[in-house]
Amino acid sequence: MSERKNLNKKEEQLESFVRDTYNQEMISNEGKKIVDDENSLTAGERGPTLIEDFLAREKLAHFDRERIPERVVHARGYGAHGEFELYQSMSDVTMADFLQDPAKKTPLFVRFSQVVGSKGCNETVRDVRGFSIKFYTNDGNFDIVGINMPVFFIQDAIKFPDLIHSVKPEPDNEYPQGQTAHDTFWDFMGSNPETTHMAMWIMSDRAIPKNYRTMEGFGVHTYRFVNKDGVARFIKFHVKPVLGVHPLIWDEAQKLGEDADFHRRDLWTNIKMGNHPEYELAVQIIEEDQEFMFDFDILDPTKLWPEEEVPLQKIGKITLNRTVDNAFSETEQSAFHPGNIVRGVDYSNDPLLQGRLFSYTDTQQARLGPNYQQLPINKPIVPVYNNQRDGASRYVIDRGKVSYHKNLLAGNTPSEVPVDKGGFVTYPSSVEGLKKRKTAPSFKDHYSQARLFWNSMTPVEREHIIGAYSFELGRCLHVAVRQQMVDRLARVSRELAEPVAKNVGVTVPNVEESTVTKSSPAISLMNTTFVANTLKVAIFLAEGFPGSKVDVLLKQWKESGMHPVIVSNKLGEVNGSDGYSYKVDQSFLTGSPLSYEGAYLVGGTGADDYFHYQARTFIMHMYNHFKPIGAIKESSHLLKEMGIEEMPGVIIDSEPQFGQIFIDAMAKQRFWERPSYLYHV
Ligand code: HDD
Repeated sequence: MSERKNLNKKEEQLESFVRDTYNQEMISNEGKKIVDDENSLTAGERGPTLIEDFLAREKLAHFDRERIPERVVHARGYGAHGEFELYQSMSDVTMADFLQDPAKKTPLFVRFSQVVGSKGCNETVRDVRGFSIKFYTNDGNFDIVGINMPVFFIQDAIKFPDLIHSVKPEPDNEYPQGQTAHDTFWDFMGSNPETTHMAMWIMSDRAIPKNYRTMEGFGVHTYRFVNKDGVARFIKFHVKPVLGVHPLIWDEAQKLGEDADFHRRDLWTNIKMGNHPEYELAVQIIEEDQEFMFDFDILDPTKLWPEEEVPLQKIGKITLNRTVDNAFSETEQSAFHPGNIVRGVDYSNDPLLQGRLFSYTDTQQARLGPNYQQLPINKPIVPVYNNQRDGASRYVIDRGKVSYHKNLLAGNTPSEVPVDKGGFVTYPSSVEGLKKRKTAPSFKDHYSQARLFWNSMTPVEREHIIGAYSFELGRCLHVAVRQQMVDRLARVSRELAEPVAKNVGVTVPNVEESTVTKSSPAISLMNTTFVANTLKVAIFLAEGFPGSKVDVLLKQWKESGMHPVIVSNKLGEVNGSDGYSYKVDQSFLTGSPLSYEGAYLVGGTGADDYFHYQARTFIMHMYNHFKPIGAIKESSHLLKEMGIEEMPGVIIDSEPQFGQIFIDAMAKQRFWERPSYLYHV
């Protein structure tokens, strides 16, 4: 049995399914003690294997079925357990049980994912990221199945298969893997103008998050909160990381192909280190009678509700505090569904949401079978009783004769639950009109919010967006595909369309560009939270480093929440003056300049040519990625030789406040003021 203490209700439940094979005898699935797990049963020592070897058959046949179909989208994902704590009761707007009492903690499971790639793809490609949360509430499971962007590509779920067909590897050559930079995707984007706004988001740095800990989540759709008086309001869910929202830059993202597991490694190691990722759950609320007061349709999933117009209300904190025991049993078998709501939450008529309500049940049944809700990770923490029976891989043993409603033999149980005793009640919204296949006229403005997005970007962010479009369209082999997309961009902003057109060899048509002047500063990542907490700083030490000086800084930086990583020529120990000696965390060979947020160059009396060469290479990479660089005075000649000594964010340790100055530089994270030649704009 595990030694875990203070288990919440979900953990207690999961614990009853956990087994540990450590120190146990080896026993087959049918309960036979296994005497030899290395030799098949053969007729004679050098003879053929016998079919009667039930142990070999069991082992091989099970192995043959170890894989299940990967998710058709969001195949690559990574999960963690956590908890939700409410700040104050939300009973005035919703009767959702988990939003009533701030003293109550709600267990939850999160799965982060990438939309496009297969299960083994690289994690730093440009893509939308999934942000799914399953809250195990006392009223049953509640799921937010969101992404790291507030809008979506399309407005009607019937177009989802087309979108995904276009973005997946092309069907004839089956490439590229997990990427949007190819003809069919941009053909779809150019041919379907409702995607224009989402295109801006995926061409921004939002699509290359630095890690899951600093990634925002959005429920995207408009849902409803319903209170106990039956009053409903329109809402949107947001999940804001406490450390701020921080992306990679494109050059890093591409080079990080060297570590396909970059995001999962970060999440796992940080949770294990005790850096529990925290996010604030927030809602935007629109009163029912304000439904038509905006210059966009609030049911249109290609539109955001600008935070300046509809303020965010932070309602509680999500903390991820435990890694999974088994990635297959928990993460792979987890099944999310945007239709998993609880009393006090309800749907809106958003046509994309409506289609999703069908698709997720269907896909889970196809992938995991009809009894997927009985799998430990998906099981609600409340008891489940109904008359559903049988189906593949049923775990529950239902006793008794009666499996129908109504009945006499079981006293008409399980019994329906009246609304005043907690029965789920659907909000009685009104419906009207003729049955039609038609896009609502209020859904037809595709450029205003794309322009709002562009208006909200700082010059640096605009440069990155231009660079991203130039790369992505430049990878399209068909000039017509590039041209069609640039035609779209011209309707958003000529300032955007012109440099992209130039970079990809097409022209900007003479079309009317959007006249929207509004912006939403909340969208810009330059306005996020900047802190040094949890950031990794590489300390380059050689034999004979100045011990007491380094020791003081290490203590100060650790206290600030930063993570110093000792990097040297080789693993083992590195010894300094004054009897100081440190364990080397990474050698130049095992480490990477891409995985640290800042560098501090120390060196030492024993620094050799290898040390100097490697330290320079690492620092040059980090400098080019705008990261803070510090150095002790004695090693600053290296920075001088590199021509960066005087540059912004390059700090020589020559004053007593250096430790704090460097912490502040780390918190700033990137020094965009440096000259850069990464983008052609
Ligand atoms: Fe979806 C998975 C998010 C539109 C059909 N979707 C999936 C996951 C996330 C999203 C986060 C991964 C769940 C997990 O972690 O296991 N999807 C979205 C968002 C959308 C969206 C935010 C628009 C606002 N999706 C969407 C539409 C459809 C689907 C319109 C189809 C009608 N999505 C699926 C799916 C998946 C899925 C095929 C694949 C695996 C799964 O459901 O469990 O059913």
